[in-house]
Amino acid sequence: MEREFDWKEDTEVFSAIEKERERQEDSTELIASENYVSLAVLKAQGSVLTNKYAEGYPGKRYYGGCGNVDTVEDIARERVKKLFHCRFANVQPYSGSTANMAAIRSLLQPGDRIMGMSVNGGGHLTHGYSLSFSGRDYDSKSYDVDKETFLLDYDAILQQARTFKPKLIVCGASAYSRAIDFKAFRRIADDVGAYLMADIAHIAGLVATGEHESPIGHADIVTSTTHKTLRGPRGGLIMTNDEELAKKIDKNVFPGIQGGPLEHVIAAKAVVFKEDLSSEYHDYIRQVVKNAKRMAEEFVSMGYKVLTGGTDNHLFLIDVLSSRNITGMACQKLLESVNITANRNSIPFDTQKPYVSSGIRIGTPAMTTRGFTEKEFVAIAHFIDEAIKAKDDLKRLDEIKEEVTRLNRQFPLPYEALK
Ligand code: DSN
Repeated sequence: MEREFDWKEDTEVFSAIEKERERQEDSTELIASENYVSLAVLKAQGSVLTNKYAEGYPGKRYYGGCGNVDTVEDIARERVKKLFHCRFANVQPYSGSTANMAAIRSLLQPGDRIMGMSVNGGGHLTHGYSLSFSGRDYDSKSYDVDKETFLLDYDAILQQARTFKPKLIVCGASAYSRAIDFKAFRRIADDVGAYLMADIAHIAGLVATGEHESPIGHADIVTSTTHKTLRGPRGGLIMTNDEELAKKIDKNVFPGIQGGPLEHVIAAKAVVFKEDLSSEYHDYIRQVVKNAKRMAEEFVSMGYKVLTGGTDNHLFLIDVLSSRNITGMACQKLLESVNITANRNSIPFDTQKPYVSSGIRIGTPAMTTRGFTEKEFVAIAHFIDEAIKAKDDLKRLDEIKEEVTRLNRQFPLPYEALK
């Protein structure tokens, strides 16, 4: 290199990054699948490990010079095993979706039957949705929540499984606020002779700390992301207790669907798994759940239709269309205008198209990382209500935005050192 590249010269990209940092600082982040990583996680992900190719697994790579990344990947795998009390772990999946793809391919042949939760009911695209690989390569039928209670109805799922006879049942959700009974899913899978896969992408932090029942020991394969409640880098993870399945999973990740692993991301995963083993992290997860319960309660007391009436975990859904005659899409835009970020979400049996939707999904992991307690979440619930009431009053919306921003700035991001 003739001279060291000065990153400040690339103003197009770095000014957008700086603006994003400011947006994150000024906004109340309520997207249930987002969080703020520690400086240590950022440092590992932004390290020289991004330069390294390492196809294969520790001790069996297809490139030279892999000693250090072997050390890192071994540490990541050992920490996962300790965190989730499982026997085998693969930390290479680039995302939750590729983790699910590799896991499903380890259990099914193309055309086999798969039964997962519907997307409208709260499931994920990769659990058998018609436009996803999981609904295209396999014969898929979704189960739903109960029409009245919006809860998983294990008897109905059993009856459906007896009729459909899937080879794989997938449990786990992206938008379900109640505890999932993994033992009940195991009984259903056993009844129809199916494999069981649990995708704990959302609740992984609760599972790791014992604040939600663990599917390890009940599901044949457990998948997760590492960036949601676990508070790590964006990425995926696969776990099992079955040695033969573990070998199949490794082959299906590499060379099955991925090439070179992202060792810088794996290093960041290793760092966060250590953080997640700490008692501070356990306290954090307890506070995440307390905050979600309290905020949901506040919405109920203001007359909002909170699905299932509350939450057992880190998120809940509000049917804003029937509560306040505003679509999910309009509500999301309105909230963004007052520096509150949430995402619109289909609700079970939604009458609106997914792009519009009737609901918004609210999660507490990110703002709890910044130090919000029940008090601040209650204040934000009222700002949301006031914004909806004042939706055509631009002056009032500006005032709400100022108040929200002032509150957020009292809880800075943990990145002072980067400024
Ligand atoms: N789409 C993600 C979420 O926001 O929940 C799940 O992959």
